[in-house]
Amino acid sequence: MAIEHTFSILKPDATRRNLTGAINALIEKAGLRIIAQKRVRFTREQAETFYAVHKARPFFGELVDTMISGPVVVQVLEGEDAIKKYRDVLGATDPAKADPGTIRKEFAVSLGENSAHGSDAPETAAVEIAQWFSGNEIVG
Ligand code: RTP
Ligand code: MG
Repeated sequence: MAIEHTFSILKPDATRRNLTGAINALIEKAGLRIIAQKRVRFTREQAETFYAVHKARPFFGELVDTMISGPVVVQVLEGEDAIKKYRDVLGATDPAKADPGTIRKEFAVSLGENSAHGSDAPETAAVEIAQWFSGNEIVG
């Protein structure tokens, strides 16, 4: 299994409820290492670019509004099989369908406020990391 990097966002519903440490504990317990992290606020344009793959979907406007409703924490996670591993730790997109012990089951409010994002493939992980971090901010 290869060592991979994945991109994570702790979403506004998580920062609003002061859950960044609790979510980071689940990330670290899963064997993923947080090798870059910063708190930022997405502009509307940044949120639209980030979720551009969904721009034709009916929920796109609500998704962008939610992502800019407060600060987020962007992260790079490192570990074996990190992309799939983090998706497993996140749980299903809809928290009602997420397994116990996952971030979304334990912390998410709803489908739209589901607490965290994880990249879905190596190509998207590379693009998302490059959008938010320069090389010297990532300390593996
Ligand atoms: P994410 O990109 O945030 O990690 O979530 P995901 O891969 O599990 O799900 P994705 O299909 O990429 O959807 C992105 C985000 O859009 C919201 N969503 N709303 N109302 C709806 O039907 C609906 N479907 C998706 C969710 O907040 C999801 O995380
Ligand atoms: Mg996605």
